[in-house]
Amino acid sequence: MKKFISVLAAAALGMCAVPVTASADVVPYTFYYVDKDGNLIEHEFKGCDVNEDGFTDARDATIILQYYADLSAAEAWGKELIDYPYIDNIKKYGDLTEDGWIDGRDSTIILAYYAYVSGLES
Ligand SMILES: [Ca+2]
Repeated sequence: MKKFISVLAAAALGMCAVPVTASADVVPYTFYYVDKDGNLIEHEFKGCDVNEDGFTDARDATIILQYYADLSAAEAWGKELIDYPYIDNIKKYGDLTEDGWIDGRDSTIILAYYAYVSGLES
């Protein structure tokens, strides 16, 4: 029972990693979003392993969302983010919707992909 609870706690924290790498072995997954003009856009998910742990999972989604929050705060204060963790990978992989912004929409797509792949594993 204790082990079961630990697994649930790990899952709740997004620590259950799915064996999927950034761009090489991504499970085929198509996502959709509505652009600023109201058009429904179809995209093929290419992976987003920003922390380079070999998995595209909730940790990557969290990094993207934290980056968006920190960037927004920095801009509000007229500051720049300096030496931000994973910044090269965030800029390289983070704009999943290809709309020029790395934000909560991108993070949500990563979570949706992770949920989809996790469902395949169970
Ligand atoms: Ca990762």
